[in-house]
Amino acid sequence: MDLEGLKVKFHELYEKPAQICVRCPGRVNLIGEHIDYHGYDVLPMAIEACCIILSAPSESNQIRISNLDDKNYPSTTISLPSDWKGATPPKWFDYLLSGWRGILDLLKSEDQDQKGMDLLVTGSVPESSGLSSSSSLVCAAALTTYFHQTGKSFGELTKEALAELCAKAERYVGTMGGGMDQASEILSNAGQALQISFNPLSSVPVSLPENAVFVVMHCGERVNKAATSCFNQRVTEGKICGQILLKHANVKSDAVRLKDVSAALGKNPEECKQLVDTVVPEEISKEDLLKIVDEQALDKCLSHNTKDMTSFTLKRRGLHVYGEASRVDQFHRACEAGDLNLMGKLLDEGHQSLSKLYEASTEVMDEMVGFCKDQGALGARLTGAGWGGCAVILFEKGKIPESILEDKRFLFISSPASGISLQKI
Ligand code: ADP
Ligand code: NG1
Ligand code: MG
Repeated sequence: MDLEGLKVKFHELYEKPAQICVRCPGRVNLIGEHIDYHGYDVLPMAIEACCIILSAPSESNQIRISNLDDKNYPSTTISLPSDWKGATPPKWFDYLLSGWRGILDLLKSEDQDQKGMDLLVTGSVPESSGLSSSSSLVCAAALTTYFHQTGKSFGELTKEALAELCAKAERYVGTMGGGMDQASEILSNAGQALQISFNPLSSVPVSLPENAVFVVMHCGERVNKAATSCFNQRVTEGKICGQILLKHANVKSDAVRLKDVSAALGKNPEECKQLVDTVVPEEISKEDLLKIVDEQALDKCLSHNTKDMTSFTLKRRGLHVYGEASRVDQFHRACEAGDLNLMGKLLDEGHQSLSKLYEASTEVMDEMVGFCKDQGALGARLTGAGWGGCAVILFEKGKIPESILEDKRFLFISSPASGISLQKI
């Protein structure tokens, strides 16, 4: 539905006009998978598919939330003041409340400061498919809330500050993500991908070669990352790997993310990868793990849905993270050199690593990636967290075969889109 249609729908629902429209894109990650939460750079682009929120202030002490697709996403009303500070597993509107709470945290708002709002939400990012529909909701809700709480579009809030607070805020739904999605969806400019660095957050634009075409296909499977524990398990296992490396080197450090561990050890990712290969066990029971690292070190690695794990897969997780971290810079350089063959090779290596070492793929996904390669793709890999969802596939311009374009799994050809925007209407 176009903006005019949404304005009419908003009026029908709330018997008043909408005041602002916030639009936030999804993203496709080109390379750098499952390493943002270890502090390593990633290289995504924003996509055209997006979440749109129309809103207006409300005199009632309520946040009323409706979705254009009210069959799948029923309406809800939150009475204010609300002490909402998270929900696991989340309902669809909890992603919005994460963004809302993130802004209240930023503004240090007291209960009496919570402002009523009426919202109409619609989204075109395929959900639970690795294109980060979740963060498009969180970020759009955060900017909407900022406007209604302060009366300003951005005010003193920089885009980097908004992205950092949204990354933190999305953890209210229970995933221990690293911040790639929110940064990509907020900081992107049309026409360029971004290499994003964390702690502190910064980004540099990446021009993609003119003759490179990125296709996005959906394997048909989906998983909600906040309703399952697979995502957080990987985060936990990687962090445990780091604690073992520190212990082995007898280095006392607060480091938890693998990039910080590598800094504490004074080693680059390639050297860390070799160390993981020699000192980290393949699998270990909790009991045996506690003979290597102490309870306090283990606690730093756990979350609400991994605290009861009794065994851990370790070596392969560490090998993936350090290997993938090296691929991001190589991919950036290959983009600058216009070396499509090398870009494709890095995508392929990334997929193998995600599938074999990180165990974040599925048979159906591996089959689709193999099919794309058979059809002449230069490279193909799952994108986003995985366990189904989408793959990003590189072709040379003019060389995408009909078999891909006509495949029922074909979604779109992706050109870098612009990040979040707020428009008064
Ligand atoms: P993704 O890879 O798309 O980010 P997540 O598992 O992180 O997948 O989040 C998906 C969840 O986001 C859905 O289960 C749903 O609750 C919410 N969501 C996504 N798109 C929409 C939408 N258009 N309307 C309402 N909720 C949505
Ligand atoms: P998805 O599931 O694709 O939205 C998640 C994390 C990212 C990143 C990727 C894997 C959140 C909000 N998103 O993205 O931070 O870790 O997986 O690279 O947690
Ligand atoms: Mg998500």
